[in-house]
Amino acid sequence: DATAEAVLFDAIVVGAGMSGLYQLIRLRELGLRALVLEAGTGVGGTWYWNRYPGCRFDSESYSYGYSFDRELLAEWHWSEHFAPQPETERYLNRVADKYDLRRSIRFRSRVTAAAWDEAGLSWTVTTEDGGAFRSRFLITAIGALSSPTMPNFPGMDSFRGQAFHTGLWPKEPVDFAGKRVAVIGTGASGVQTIQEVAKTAAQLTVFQRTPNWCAPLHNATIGAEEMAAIRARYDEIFARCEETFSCFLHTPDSRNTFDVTEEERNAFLEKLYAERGFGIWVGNFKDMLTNREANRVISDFVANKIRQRVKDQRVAELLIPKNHGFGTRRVPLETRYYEVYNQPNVTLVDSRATPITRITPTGIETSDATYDVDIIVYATGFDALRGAFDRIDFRGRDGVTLKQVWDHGATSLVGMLEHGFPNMFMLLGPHTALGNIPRSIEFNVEWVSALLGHMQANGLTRAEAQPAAIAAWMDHVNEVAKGLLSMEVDSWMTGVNINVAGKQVRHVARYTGSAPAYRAWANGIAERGYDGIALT
Ligand code: NA7
Repeated sequence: DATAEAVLFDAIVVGAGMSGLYQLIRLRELGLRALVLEAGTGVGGTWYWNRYPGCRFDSESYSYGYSFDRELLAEWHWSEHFAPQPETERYLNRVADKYDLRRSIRFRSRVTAAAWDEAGLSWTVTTEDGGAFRSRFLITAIGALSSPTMPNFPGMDSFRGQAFHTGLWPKEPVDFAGKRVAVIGTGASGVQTIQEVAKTAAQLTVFQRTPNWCAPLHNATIGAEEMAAIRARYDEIFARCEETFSCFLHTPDSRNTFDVTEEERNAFLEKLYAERGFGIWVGNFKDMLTNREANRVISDFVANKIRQRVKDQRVAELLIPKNHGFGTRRVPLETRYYEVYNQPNVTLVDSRATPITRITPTGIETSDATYDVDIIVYATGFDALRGAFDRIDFRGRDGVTLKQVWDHGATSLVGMLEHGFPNMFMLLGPHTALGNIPRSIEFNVEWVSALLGHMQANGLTRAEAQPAAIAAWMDHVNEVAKGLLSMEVDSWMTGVNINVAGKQVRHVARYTGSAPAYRAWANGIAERGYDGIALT
């Protein structure tokens, strides 16, 4: 490390998750000397931190791995259609081993600041433990959902039992058997946790502020024969992901909701509800997320499913969202989630009607009751999208901070570059394509690598996005979000987080257009010789 600090690296990558690992591979291919700074003690990012019980993919395992490494996929056996977290962490460790990546990664290195030095054409990156590293290029691979947020209840520190955030789960297994457990939060992480913890906890109390529309995952194991058939189809699978709206295997149906008869419509919805994965959300009628009446039809359909699955109709009604339509927030996929509320050991508390008022040494106090518990699980989500950027003090040209530049909302050129921050490239930055995230990661890494290759080939040492190109991209970002029902709803997708000061106002926080449209825009920039990026 002492020598590392004296070295001028070609590139520093922040984060050793799926983006950082692949970026490191591509940097080495370019012959660039790279250092990866990683806060954790191992690789994997999301799949390193989120070890909570039941954590798994909601997109099909075989659509999720790195498509660039077919050799590894040819031998990799995904044990389930939606693999659990330990398997994905293993997969990413295998990638790190195969490419000998760890020798370029400095673990336990949380980056706190990064400053651009115009005279030296370099970035100085500082870590929490006092390290300082210099490089010509800075690549952030810090994730879109990677900064956990905790509520601000009084007394949280006084709790004498065990407390965990889903996104900061310890490596040692947590035993719920015979314990009284509270789960706060019912997003995708909360739902996965709840359905798992309910199996062994003596008593599980779920604190739900806003119900979400959940749909069945229909997970299943994959046997040797089925896996062989999947392996033979990888070309087809990745080609499919390339053409779909959000890089999933599912994509919107070409029909509108009212193009078909009621009978056909119900049959289609039944089919989607019975199929595995995100189909019911991202493979539904194409007007479902823009047409209020269409959205009401699908919402009513799912509401009835919930009523059928939950015995106590008072509880069923609490579990049915009343203030937002199906699919306008992230749809958690579930496995017998609703049936959990039929178990005698599970209680649902409506935290909207009776809010949590404080945490006591022995449990949770609400406006009308106290709940003594042994374990509290905070499934309270993340400071999403730009949150990971806000936690680092980025200083660009003339000492301007990224926070100042983003004071009225994050801007970027295709989510990857920002004016005033030369030679900084953001993988999964704000307003990049999301969806099936590894597919977007691969595109971003390849786009950045191509730009670096272009600079190398042409003796260029400095890249800075120009305001006009950023303005044009942001106009497009804002334009495509118009008319989306999701824009009328508070969620991490509209940049709202009740636990973070200054993040209470809904806005266009992510790119809502299609992944192919995103790629076309970014590729267009490259094809026009990096038009909109000043290269010197
Ligand atoms: P989410 O989807 O942001 O969910 C967080 C949940 O925690 C949600 O139900 C919140 O209720 C609840 N929450 C947050 N703060 C509080 C407080 N202070 N009091 C009560 N309840 C609270 O995070 P996830 O980790 O589940 O999922 C994030 C994404 O990661 C997911 O979409 C996947 O794409 C991967 P609220 O809705 O605000 O009423």
